[in-house]
Amino acid sequence: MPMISTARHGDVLVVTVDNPPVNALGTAVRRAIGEAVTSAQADAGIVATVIGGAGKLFSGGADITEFGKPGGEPGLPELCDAVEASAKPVIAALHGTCFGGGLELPLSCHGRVAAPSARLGLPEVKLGLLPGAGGTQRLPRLVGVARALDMIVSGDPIGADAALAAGLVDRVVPEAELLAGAVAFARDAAARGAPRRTGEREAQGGVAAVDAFTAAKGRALGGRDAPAACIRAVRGAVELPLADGLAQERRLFVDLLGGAQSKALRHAFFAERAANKIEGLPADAKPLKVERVGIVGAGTMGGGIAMTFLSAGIPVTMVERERGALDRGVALIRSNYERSAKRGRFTPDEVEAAMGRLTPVLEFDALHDCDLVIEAAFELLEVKTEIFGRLDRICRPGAILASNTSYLDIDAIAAATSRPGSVLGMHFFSPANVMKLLEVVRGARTEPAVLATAMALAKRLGKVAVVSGVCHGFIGNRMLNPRQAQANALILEGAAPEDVDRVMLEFGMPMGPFQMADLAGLDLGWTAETSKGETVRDILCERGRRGQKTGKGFYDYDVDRRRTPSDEVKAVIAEVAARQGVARRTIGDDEIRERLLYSMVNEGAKILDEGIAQRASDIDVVWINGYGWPATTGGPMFWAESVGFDRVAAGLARHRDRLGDAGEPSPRLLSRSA
Ligand code: 3H9
Repeated sequence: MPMISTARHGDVLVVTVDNPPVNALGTAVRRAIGEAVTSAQADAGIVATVIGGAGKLFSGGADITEFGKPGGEPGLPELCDAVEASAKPVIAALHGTCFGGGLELPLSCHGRVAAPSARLGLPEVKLGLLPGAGGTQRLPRLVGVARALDMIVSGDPIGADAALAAGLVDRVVPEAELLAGAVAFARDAAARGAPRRTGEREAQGGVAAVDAFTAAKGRALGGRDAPAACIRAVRGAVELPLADGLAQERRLFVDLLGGAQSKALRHAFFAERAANKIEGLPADAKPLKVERVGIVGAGTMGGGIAMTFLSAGIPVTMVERERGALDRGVALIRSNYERSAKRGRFTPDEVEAAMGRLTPVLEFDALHDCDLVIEAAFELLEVKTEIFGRLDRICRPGAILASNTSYLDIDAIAAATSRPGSVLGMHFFSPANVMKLLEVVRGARTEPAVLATAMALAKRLGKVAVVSGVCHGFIGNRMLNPRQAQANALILEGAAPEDVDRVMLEFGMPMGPFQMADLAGLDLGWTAETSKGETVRDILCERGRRGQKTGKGFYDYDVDRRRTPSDEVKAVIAEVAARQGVARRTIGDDEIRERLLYSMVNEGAKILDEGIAQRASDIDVVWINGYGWPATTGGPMFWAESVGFDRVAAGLARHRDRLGDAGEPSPRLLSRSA
């Protein structure tokens, strides 16, 4: 299959990259572009070249699947240098995604014309890399050091208008006129004489801008190798001649590419894409249309889920039993939107448009015309089966009924309806409008098209979806349970809650188990009537220490929610340990880390043994996107592999007596460790 096509538009050669799905700049593409640019130089009938992309985008950048393999010639850096050196102008025609090498190639061109759909960015940092084909040298020379650092270190793209304002593109033309606009621009450039080369410019802002950026942002970048390397490379753009800056960029890129962090982040990238693929789904399982969504429950979860749909332009009917709860739910949605608008994430018009798509109601009957209804009511099976029975009677045949349950049996819920094939779990993570993960729970009878609909919808919502089978807690919470059990055991045995949390923070988790408990509320699922006063949690709740919302839980909190360890909690822990006859001892960080993380990995392996997750990398996607597991370690299963399954198995055996059921090794883990 030809990976580029060429056509003459009079005296301008048009090269179109045509390498679906993302016009990646693999070896064959690079070679073809290089040959086309060379041939244009030798052709007296050609005055300039335009490079564009076929389909929906210009290019997603270098072909990531080629990383770590012997590179074919020319490499992307050499191609960019050759394009920049061309004696006749080369102009980029940009639309859709222009990422990574898909922006570095345009940066080495002598002009850039963009359509409004263009999104320009250097996301390499998200793969643990830096732009390694001249991006760190040419972008600062084009848009100035400050702007370039923002783009390179965040990895976030900018739109066509912002790119025009920044000087990154020379002209924005209507979508339909992109090719003609670029050809005309190329012809004008040729008429002006020698091409304008980005590499010959000076980067505005100088070292002062690098230092200012480091002072402002440096601390927030801790723990990751790539951002620091990005900053160092950009500094080269102001301190070194182009050739030396490029050489330094190259060295830094190669170092990052060989490092553990980039390997893990690239694993995470492909894991996310693999998660989208459902094993055994017939090819004719096409997604059903979803034009209106119903949500049962206007609490924190229901409201967050509603926002997710409203922001994606999908109308929502939200039902609650009582007027007060409904009004509070609507007010919370509005205040969340307004807070986001203050931070610049939405314009006031967008907030009003989103709120305009929301229909709050008190009658279930109003859900009759919804294509999908998501139940986000109280987490009790009886409550859910009653609701699903009602939904089944009200909703049109074929409408999908989903539960946001985080633990309960989807098959039991489906059995309360006459349409178990249309029932599945859609487990959002709190706050649902922010967290990227969606666990799609496939019931025993969920129809393929219903599953395909949920997966396609996740993409529309900007979520990362992972399919899970039915079990208590599905993939994520099921693995959280042994970790929490170990955390609880460790504090009785002598570790302080703050030490357990610290070990997890040092590992790279956004928070430790006790911080998380305080944030969620210790009284989640606890009632004074049923409390036995036996566990640490029971006693803390009885004493009004119910977490951050009450100003104290495992920690004491000040008005700014800063936490300090509590002597009262330590006394409670010692009291419970004494009552249970648990001997207290000094516990080292290694034991804390191993017991918390190895027990999770073991549970993950059991999840695979039972076929609950389709593949190990799906578990990684769940933990990175739902619980903030550090992506630089690739997720729990990738991390276990890099630690060595034999070490994990040996650790489980070492702590066997203290781990209870969580220590029973999974057959898969044992076979991998052998
Ligand atoms: C770079 O450029 C390095 C240089 O600085 C230096 C080099 C020396 N390569 O995401 P999707 C596949 S680093 C290979 O579902 P979307 C992806 O795996 C690169 N494959 O589509 C999937 O395959 P499958 C910097 C790639 O429309 C399919 O394409 N660039 C690449 O939602 C569809 O992907 C980046 O970091 C690639 N570069 O989003 C961009 N990209 O169907 C990374 C995608 O088999 N890519 N695939 O599962 C993205 O951000 C998104 O994929 C993109 C499309 C926005 C392009």
